Amino acid sequence: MNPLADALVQPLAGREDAVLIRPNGSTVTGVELHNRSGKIANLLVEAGVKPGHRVAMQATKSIEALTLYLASIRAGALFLPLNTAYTAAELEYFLGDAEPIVAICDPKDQAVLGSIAQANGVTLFTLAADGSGSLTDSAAGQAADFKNAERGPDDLAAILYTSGTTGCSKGAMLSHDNLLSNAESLSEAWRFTEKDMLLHALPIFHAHGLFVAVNVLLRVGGKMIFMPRFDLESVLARLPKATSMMGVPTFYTRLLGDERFDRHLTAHMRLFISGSAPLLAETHHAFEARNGHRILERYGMTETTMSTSNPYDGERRAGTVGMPLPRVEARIANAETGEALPQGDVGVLEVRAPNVFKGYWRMPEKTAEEFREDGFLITGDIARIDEDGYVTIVGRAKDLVISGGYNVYPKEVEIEIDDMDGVLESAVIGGPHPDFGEAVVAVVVPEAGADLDGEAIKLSLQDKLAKFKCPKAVFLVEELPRNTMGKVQKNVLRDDYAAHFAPAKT
Ligand code: MCA
Ligand code: AMP
Repeated sequence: MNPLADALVQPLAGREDAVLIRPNGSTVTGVELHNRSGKIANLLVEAGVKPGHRVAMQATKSIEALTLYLASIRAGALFLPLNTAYTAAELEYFLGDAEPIVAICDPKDQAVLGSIAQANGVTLFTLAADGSGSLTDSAAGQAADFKNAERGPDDLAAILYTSGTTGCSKGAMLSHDNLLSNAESLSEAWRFTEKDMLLHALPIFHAHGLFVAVNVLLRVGGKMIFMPRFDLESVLARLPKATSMMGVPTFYTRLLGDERFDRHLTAHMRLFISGSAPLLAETHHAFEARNGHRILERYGMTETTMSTSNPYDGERRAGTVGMPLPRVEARIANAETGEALPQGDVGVLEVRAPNVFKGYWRMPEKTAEEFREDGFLITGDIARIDEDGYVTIVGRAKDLVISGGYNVYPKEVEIEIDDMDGVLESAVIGGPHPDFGEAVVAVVVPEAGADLDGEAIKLSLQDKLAKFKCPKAVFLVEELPRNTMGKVQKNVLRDDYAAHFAPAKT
């Protein structure tokens, strides 16, 4: 038994049809995908990977990168995908913390990663965007037959790093049952079948692109047009072949920004799904006015995968994230005391479900802080549940910016800025952004007499932090607003600097 491999990979062995379609039209059949995953799984075992070991990947999205995920599951390993934007400094932490046996990187990063890998005793393979590299070369000589490692529902299948309000990254541990139960709920809730062709333009190093999109489509035996990234022209060109699409709100505002995106282009589409960041009600309405489709918004987090969804058949209510999925219990509580609040009140959203993760890698105290005694996870999102059961996310108790679907914890950016010469202190906030929904904005107080420059601050952050975390604007001020307790008033800063970017377009 190996729950994820049995459900997602084994059925591929009997599929002669094209399962994955590249933008250039070339395809990979189920049998091919199955065999390739077997070869890579054999290679991982030969490299010393045993059940429970970690396999880390920082590689450009490709079918081969996806195959590595399947191989890792078959070998009983914990797949550890890493954002391609992470810098060497960030990677050093992840590899040191997760201690993978094997890591895979782009050939262009081999020099940098090579020394980090060596220092951590990691075997390094390369994988380029076109699928070439030492991973593919070494796997070519391996047998395609592979006996899946024995795994149980509670065994871990993946670790995904998420940051936190203290600026310290934590590895969220997800089990076979966490991932499979969610793929089952979602494919049923969203009526995915083998007839579906998903336009897949999300990255596969996060829960959205990997566990929501890929797992659901593999589970139902569907197909995916596998795009390297969200490129407007390619998406418009490929949409006529798709039945469904999953995206972050930026995908939908970018599509709406192009007048070729009309009723004609989407007439055959069955479903557009949005998540990872709030979809403005205006975007939902503008989308419907343009092409008659009501985007289905859902809500989740890395630690839980998906928890709520608007209904497929019932009313998809703009501005809400729908109702708890089957087997998900959701409640609203007082953020400080944990006391459950009456229906309709605003408070912190808490969830308990089979899809809720097993904790943070080697951080039992941090894990305990996130749970109530009765097993509910404190999401850190502020929400309300209306009399019909629809959940509306109204804010965040956690100090977090979500930019184009990527999470940025201000603390992480503030630590880097505060460390710079001539900086007394800084505060990082999210400002509304027309393309990314929110953008990172830094407000910096120079030391007396220091000659600081906002552009230089932006530049010097680039080799420390992934690009999406780097501020899109830096303001220099004499002091930060504080309350009587001495705490920086970020709401005041948001009011002062929110209007910096052009208004959101819908
Ligand atoms: C790229 N840049 C960004 C972002 N993406 N800056 C801020 N926020 C971003 N999200 C930087 C680039 O490095 C570049 O910097 C500049 O902004 C312009 O990039 P552009 O070419 O416009 O960006 P892009 O390559 O087209 O990417 C935008 C994107 C992408 C398509 C929206 O960010 C994306 O695919 N986001 C999806 C994220 C996602 O999958 N999240 C799911 C997390 P420069 O100009 O300096 O070079 S999972 C999750 O949240 C939970 C589980 C859930 O509920 O799903
Ligand atoms: P991540 O850590 O990347 O998994 O991000 C999880 C967070 O994204 C959640 O805690 C929410 O704050 C946010 N999120 C995800 N989906 C939605 C949504 N549909 N609306 C509002 N916020 C969302």
